Amino acid sequence: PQPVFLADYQPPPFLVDTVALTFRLHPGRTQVLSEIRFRPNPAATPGHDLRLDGEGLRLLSASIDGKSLMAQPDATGLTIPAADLPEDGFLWQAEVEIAPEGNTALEGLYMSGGMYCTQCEAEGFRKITYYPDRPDVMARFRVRIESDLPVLLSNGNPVDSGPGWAEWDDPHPKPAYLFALVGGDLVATTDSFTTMDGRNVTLNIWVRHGDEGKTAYAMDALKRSMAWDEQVYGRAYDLDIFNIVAVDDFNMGAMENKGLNIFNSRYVLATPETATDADFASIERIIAHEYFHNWTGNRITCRDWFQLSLKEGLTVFRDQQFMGDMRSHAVKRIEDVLTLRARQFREDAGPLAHPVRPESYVEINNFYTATVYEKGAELIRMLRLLVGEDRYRAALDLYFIRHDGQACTIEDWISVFEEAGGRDLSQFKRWYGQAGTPRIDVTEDWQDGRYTLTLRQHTAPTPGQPLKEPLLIPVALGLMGTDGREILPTQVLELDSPTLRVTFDDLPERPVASVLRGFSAPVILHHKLQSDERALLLAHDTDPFNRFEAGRSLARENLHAMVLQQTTAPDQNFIDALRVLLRDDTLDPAFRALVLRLPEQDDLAASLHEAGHTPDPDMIYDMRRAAQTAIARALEPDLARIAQQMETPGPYDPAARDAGRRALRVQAVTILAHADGGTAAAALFQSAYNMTEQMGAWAALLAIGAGEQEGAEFYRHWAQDRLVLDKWFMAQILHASPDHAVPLTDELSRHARFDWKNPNRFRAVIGALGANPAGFHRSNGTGYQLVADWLLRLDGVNPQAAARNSAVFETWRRLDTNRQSLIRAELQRIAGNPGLSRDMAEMVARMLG
Ligand code: DPP
Ligand code: ZN
Repeated sequence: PQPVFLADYQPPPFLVDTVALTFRLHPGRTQVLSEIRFRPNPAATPGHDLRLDGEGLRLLSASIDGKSLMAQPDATGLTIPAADLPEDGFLWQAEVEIAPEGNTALEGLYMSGGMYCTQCEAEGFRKITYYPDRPDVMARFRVRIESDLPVLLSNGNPVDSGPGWAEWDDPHPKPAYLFALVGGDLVATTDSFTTMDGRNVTLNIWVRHGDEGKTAYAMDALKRSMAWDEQVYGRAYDLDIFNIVAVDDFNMGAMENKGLNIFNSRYVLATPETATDADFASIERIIAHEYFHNWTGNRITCRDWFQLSLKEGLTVFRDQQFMGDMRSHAVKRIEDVLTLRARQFREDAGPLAHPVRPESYVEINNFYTATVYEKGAELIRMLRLLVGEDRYRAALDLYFIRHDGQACTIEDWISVFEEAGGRDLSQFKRWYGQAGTPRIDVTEDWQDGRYTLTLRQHTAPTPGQPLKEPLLIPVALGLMGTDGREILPTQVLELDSPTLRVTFDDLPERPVASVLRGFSAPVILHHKLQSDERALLLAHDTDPFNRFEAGRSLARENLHAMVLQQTTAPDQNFIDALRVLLRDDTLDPAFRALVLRLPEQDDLAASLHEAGHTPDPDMIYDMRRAAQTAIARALEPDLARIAQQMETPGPYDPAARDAGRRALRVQAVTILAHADGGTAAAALFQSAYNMTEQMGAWAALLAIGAGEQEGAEFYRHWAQDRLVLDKWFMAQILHASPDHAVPLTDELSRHARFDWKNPNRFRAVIGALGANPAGFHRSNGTGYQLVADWLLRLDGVNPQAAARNSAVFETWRRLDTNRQSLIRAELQRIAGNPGLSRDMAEMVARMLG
């Protein structure tokens, strides 16, 4: 397959004014009738053939202006020669047949648990009917659905309905990727919201019968999202109805179709008994994210798929702001940075590295990545820091006014910041085109009361980009005195060349620099500090992120030393620092829980590699455990006290306050298990009245090789709940010991309930093995082989899901030569498979480099 290049963009030769669709739903033979009004695009050269995208369609009839024609479809669409097209525009009519029942790729129109649903982003609409399936073609859609199913939904406002049919009209022009249709025997939770301009909006969350008791939190999150977008961005909803539908089989988290959001059911359904605090937070975030897309994505969309971050980076940034406002900004920032490092830095450091705006792709579905989403959000956070809060808001106002109803580019986005921000941002724009995580090295000098700080930036080569240019990097800096008081409040330095030197005169003493406060840029910071300086920042920094970061750096340095020198315990001063923190009841429990959590195995592998070592997964596992044990023994009484103290009396409240207490309680019990043999965890499992503590306690037991009886109990109790059963599968594999993880995954993949075609279940089993580094990276290669076998099998039915899961191999080049050759062999085995999908072929080709 040929790659598509950003540089080759051409405006569409034809625009679409209106689309009228009729669906006659049938599992094996759904008929789709289309009437599409085309007109030549004044911005394109005249005389083009009409090219329509279409895949897997059975064309029954087609006509132009009522004259039927014999179109000959090829594998990707059909072409009508220019000579057959009236000059001023024309009506295209077609009838096609599709089979949603057999659509296991979950793209286009498909079936899930007896209901019909759609997923059209990025290029799924072409599996529904012939159409110019590209985001810069925006049209008004009117939809008629014919079916005996009781609930028939599409985009926009309902027009009319009767027995066996319903009609919908969407007044807002939209690209085809935002089209959606649902048909099923569903039940709604209904509420309403009055917008700031007085529009009364009906809100529905549609689920299968039996799940209606699990929608309250999603509805609450939706109403808070709607109010927040009005208050913070001045954006109101623009239809009379907003529908959300939960489906069990879904490739992504959720989809922002205009007026009809479709969600993976795991991001809608929750009760205290079945969902953890993390699940509740994900629901809140994703409900908000999809709702926010109504303005950033739907009203203003992307010109082409290279601009994906225009809507995704911005909408992630907006959902991060929202979550910070709903919960705690400090805790949210720390969690976001942990996610960024775990997923995006990992991507940026390997063969799949690509810019926030890629320059080419073979399959666009492979670019719904942490780089486009999370790094994209970081770029917006930096823009906001560089222009200031007020000008950020002015830039967004300008963006909404100027570009409403348009399909835009990153250039349009940067322009509103240049105008409203009053500064040239051409250097900043490099962030969108340059892949890789910049590294900043900080060195200090102290002489005669003059303190000099030198910052150097460097970005290592990434695939296709051997040379990197210096970026404009905002570095938030503060200076602390050794007595723990702040000498210099936060100021933002702009590092825009390879090196920046700043001096501070007349300081009474050598300060301790707090660099990159709030994680002001997505970079890897190298700043050598003594452990007592880190301890000082951990105890006193006025910036909560850098307080956390100081603790994390201490932990990482200790673990590196243990791995490299094979000592079996961390330094006493690290443990002392943790004790101080644990005992400080003025600190937010959620914050303490985060600092107590040791860096994950993958984080340690990445940072060891970054420091020039070859990470050994087994050694990392052993040393991380040894550190846990040493901490558990040293802090046992404190941890036990915390576990008691952080009890939440109930009834369960998903809000941040109680969630933070539960997080600290579970964290305490998890560490404690390494000293008390799991006594506290087993007790918590038995007494838990919510899934957070039940799951947390069971995981703590699994991690020390116990929890078998609890697992059986858990299964007996929850076997009928799909989403909880995912947790049952996942936890066992995630926490299995290194030599047990592969055989266990193999065993569970034969379990009667391993429904591998369901993307959530596949991730819970095969994906979980990849998330257990010491287990996955068994040096005999059995983990690699097992995963590769399953990827090949899944690729045959769902290429998108298979390709996404294949990224588990992306870190292979940092491993030892034995593991590298084992993985290379598996990647080559996958690549050599004759029927491989375009999705998977691109992924393995990039990984093999
Ligand atoms: N549904 C995905 C998201 O919202 C893709 N647009 O990010
Ligand atoms: Zn999104």
